[in-house]
Amino acid sequence: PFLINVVQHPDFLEGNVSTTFIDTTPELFVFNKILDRGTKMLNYIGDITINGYPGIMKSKKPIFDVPPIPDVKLSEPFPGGTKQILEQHGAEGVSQWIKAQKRVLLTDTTFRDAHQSLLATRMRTKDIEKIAGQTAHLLPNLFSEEAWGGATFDTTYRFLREDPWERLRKIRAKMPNVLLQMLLRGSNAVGYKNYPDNLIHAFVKEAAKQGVDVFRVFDSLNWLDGMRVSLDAVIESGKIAEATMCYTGDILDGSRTKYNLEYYKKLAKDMEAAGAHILGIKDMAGLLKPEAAYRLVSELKETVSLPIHLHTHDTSGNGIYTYIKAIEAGVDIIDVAIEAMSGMTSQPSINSLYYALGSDVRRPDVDIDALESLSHYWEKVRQYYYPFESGMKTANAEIYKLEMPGGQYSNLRQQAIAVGLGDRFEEVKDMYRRVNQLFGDIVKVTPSSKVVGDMTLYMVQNNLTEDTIYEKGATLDFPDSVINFFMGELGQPYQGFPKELQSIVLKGKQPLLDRPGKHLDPINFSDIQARLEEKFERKFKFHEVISAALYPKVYTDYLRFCETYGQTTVLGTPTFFYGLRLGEEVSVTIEEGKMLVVKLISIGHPQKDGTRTLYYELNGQPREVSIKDMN
Ligand code: 3PY
Ligand code: ZN
Repeated sequence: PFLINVVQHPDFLEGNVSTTFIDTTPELFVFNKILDRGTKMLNYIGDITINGYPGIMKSKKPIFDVPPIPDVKLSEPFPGGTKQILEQHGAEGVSQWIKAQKRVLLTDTTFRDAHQSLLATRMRTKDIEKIAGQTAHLLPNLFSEEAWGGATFDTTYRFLREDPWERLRKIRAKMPNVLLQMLLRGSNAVGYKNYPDNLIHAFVKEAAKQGVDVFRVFDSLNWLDGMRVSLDAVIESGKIAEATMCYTGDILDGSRTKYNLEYYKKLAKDMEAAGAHILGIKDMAGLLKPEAAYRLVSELKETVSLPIHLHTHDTSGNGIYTYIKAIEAGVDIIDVAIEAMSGMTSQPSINSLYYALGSDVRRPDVDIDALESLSHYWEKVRQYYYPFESGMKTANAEIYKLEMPGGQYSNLRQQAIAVGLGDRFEEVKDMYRRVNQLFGDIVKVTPSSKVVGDMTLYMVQNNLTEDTIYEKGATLDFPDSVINFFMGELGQPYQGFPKELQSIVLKGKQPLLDRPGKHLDPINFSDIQARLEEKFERKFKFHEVISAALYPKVYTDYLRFCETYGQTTVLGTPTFFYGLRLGEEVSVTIEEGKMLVVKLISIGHPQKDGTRTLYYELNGQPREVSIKDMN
């Protein structure tokens, strides 16, 4: 093994130890750093082995199959793709190119929305990175790979203890031929509240610099004013601005007139005027029925000259049918996921779509065998993440009534259980629908959907109804998110707030009537940077400062975690989530050419102070660490 220690050093053994020993043997310091990293890693593995990973019930570590990697020669040049079109012809050129395609184009959401919706955002970079290059080789005709943003930004720090920027750079490096796409919540960026304009601007610029090409920008109330700062920053960066309308209600239902065809057509025109290169339709809850998709896409095609990109979730089980109708109506791009990561609250399966289109002239140019080989990889990888599966076993057309976004649908049951409403889930679902009406029928997508969810749980928990809210409102402490929403801090809903309810919730406070961003002080980036550098005694890059500005607590918690445990990203996923079995040995590459072999030998009994000693071999040398047993 390359690990040697001082007493084994040949000079030391020969007694050649002078005061210059340290200067002439710098390798010992390299060794110390590695040792230090090794100890941190043994502590992490020990902690997970003894106490389990948060959210995973501690149980015996399962034996997993090794995910098969498709046989692709990564050393061969990548086939040219949409990334090269952007480089050669710019964002406008891409927009023209899309419109000139006869076949429907595809965005693969496997690296972002698919796992956000199916596995509660828990997919680790390691599992994405291993297949990214193969995906780019095997699916060179993709319009884009959705790989970043939405809820996956903060959760990468929060749960996976990884840096999302590093994920972006790694995927970028492995996929040089395909456009990388992100989901951006307008002035809420990748968060749950409006941020100052200079932060939005800096975030977009940095994301563009580090690898994002297509920005799908939406506002959780479909309020264009909440999207302009982001759209302008994207356009200024020379990247592709996909201005996106969130689909809500039902354009085919004559009794739901608020969000009708005219509403969407006007919004589309405004988005075109705002400089969009693509018009996105974001059907986040999977409410767009097949006939409605046909009508909506046909009418929007007549209304604007932008290419149209449709996103849906397959919760109802009708996703492919919706896409087929949208394709008939001339949709340009649709969002799909690799089969093993598709369906239910995720996107419809790309593999199914291929067969559904038969010999249609618009069938996408994809290799079905390649899709299958990628799916075999994901099928096995998905098994690592089984504790995060929502438990949903079938399609659920009830979603048409509930109007709940995919991710929220699979999460709300867990939230209800957490607040003691597990056995009242039917009531919770019904209340979500009623709260939407109480709020005046609003667009529900992160973060506005969270406001509706919070109010729903609050009302069921406190046995409140619409009537009692109006009667007893003055004495009620509404959830913070609800107060902020009625203050206008997420922006203005279409046709305004219900006035009486607004004054009940705000109890005399005056709501904002214009853009929240206008009232927020700009971020002082150099201040944040100075504070970080002082506290953590190292230099910080600008993207790290942006993360600290977006998520001060999440980001510093992440830094503290790294101080204690080092970079756990290097661990394989089974070890990261489940620790080690007794006698199990794993090899961990901690950096190019440096490998640690870790074997768990035995676990001692709990001591009086509640700790246990774990006995390992680290590259053949005995090592022990002491871990607090929290059980
Ligand atoms: C997000 O904002 O994370 C979403 O995916 C909303 O649909
Ligand atoms: Zn989605």
